[in-house]
Amino acid sequence: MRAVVRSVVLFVGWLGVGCTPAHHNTPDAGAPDPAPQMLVARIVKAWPHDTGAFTEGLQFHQGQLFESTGEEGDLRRISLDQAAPLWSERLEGVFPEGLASDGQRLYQLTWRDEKMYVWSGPQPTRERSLSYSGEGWGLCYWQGKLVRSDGSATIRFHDPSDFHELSSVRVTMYGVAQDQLNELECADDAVYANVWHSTYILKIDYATGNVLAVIDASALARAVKGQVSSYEAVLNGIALEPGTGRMFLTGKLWPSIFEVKLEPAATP
Ligand SMILES: [Ca+2]
Repeated sequence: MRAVVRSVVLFVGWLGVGCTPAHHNTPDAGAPDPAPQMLVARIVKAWPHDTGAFTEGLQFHQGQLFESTGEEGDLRRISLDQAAPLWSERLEGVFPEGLASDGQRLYQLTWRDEKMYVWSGPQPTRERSLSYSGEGWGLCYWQGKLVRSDGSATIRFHDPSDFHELSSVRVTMYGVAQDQLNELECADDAVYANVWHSTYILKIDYATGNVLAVIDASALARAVKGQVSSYEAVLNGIALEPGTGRMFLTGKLWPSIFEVKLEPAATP
């Protein structure tokens, strides 16, 4: 699944990180976006993570940390203290993806199954499923709406009650569309998005789609280098802890969840 190498691409010419430009990324008409802030994710602490977890969603919910895993995946409640899940429920016949919480319920996307599961209860049980069109990648909850990525440069806003699409916004940086947006995390002021197969996270303005900040998380990829063997073991998984604001990042099949602090990047 998702094993096909797709052109990943980013920030060419601005960051000089050696990625390949996507031919379809052409500047939009109109005024250029404001310059994004350049940040780095510095590791504060590494916590254990299940190397069998193909992380597609990481989300705090009612004081607990939950993870959605893809491939032959599940919903699981995890702990920072141990790699093995505290609880899990397998989802047969679908490829689980992004995970969001509205405080009462958990919402779990699937990749190409066009089905979103709604979970409730302290030991979550599947309350129902809702259908939608297109792919499901990342999911988070902000101001009464579910926010979805689908691998494109478009972020979509949905009504949680029936998951119909309310609106969408195109994500751009310097006027250039930024696709491959994967796992999401909704903060009050902006949405964070992992860029698939990269070591970057974008901080995106909800209203305009402008990239407000580019977060270099390559220190995390370096920290797990040699401990992961799959080409698909890429950075994916962002969770902000309510109350403390602590940020946790992980990757698919990674041995660690990292607590990180965002700091301004050094000027080259
Ligand atoms: Ca998340």
